[in-house]
Amino acid sequence: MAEHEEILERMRASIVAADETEAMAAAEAALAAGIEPLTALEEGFAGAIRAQGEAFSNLDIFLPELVLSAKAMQAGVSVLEPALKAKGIDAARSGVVVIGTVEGDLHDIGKNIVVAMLRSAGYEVHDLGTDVPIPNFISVAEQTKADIIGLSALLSTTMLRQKDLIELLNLKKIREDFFVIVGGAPVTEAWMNEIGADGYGLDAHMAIEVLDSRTK
Ligand code: B1M
Repeated sequence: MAEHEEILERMRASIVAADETEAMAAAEAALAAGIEPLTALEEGFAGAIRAQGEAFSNLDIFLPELVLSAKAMQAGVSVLEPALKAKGIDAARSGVVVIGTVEGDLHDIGKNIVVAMLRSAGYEVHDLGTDVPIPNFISVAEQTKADIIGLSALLSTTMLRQKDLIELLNLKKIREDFFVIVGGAPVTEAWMNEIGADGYGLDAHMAIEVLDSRTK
């Protein structure tokens, strides 16, 4: 629909312009026009912030501009979040999740979306935030009797911490107690297999699917 595409384009433009007010207004317009919140998120904001990341890599923009675009994205996402959460709570799904962004990594936009969607899907979620040391994931998981540990990493350097978690669980001989799911832009299925994690989410939607279908 032409109106939908116009709104999605408005969302993308708000991220490039780093305009928080416009990002929130465009997100509200998307919801009012009946665009699925996940579609608005992925086709509106997420593509634009990734393109800003590319522009940053190519030195077309600088870090302060990327920071401001990220702030606009967070403002826009805050409008979409209640709608993401409201999407069909299914009582059959369950589990206790300890999740965070690993040590050395401050990226949390994607992790926060995963958290919102997990909560909406009926999971009890303990969000440890960003820059979380690996032992903390395990101690909180033990305290809360969690059955799932989720690690987000956006940097190719910090994704190594996901491997550290698996190794520490093995060392403590408690590997089988937890379903470990990993995610974040550089994380792939091949990486999941290489480090011996149980699941991987390309995006928030896939993360929920993987957890819903787990047998462990
Ligand atoms: Co940074 N950054 N950044 N950054 N940043 C990347 C990751 C980068 C690819 C950009 C680039 O150069 N092209 C690059 C990493 C290169 C690499 O390691 N290979 C990079 C860099 C280099 C850096 C700094 C080092 C820059 C500097 O200081 N020189 C610095 C590092 C700071 C640190 O963490 N120590 C830095 C800083 C920042 C900002 C603060 C400006 C900001 C973060 C703001 C914030 O998060 N509060 C930022 C941003 C915004 C990005 C990009 C542009 C966008 C990330 C994002 O929000 N995407 C990113 C480029 C990119 O990813 N292509 C980039 C949108 C979000 C919806 O998607 O986060 O992928 P995503 O989450 C998805 C999935 O990955 C998945 O589901 C989510 C929702 O669908 N998912 C999971 C995520 N976690 C999951 C966990 C799961 C399952 C699924 O289970 C547990």
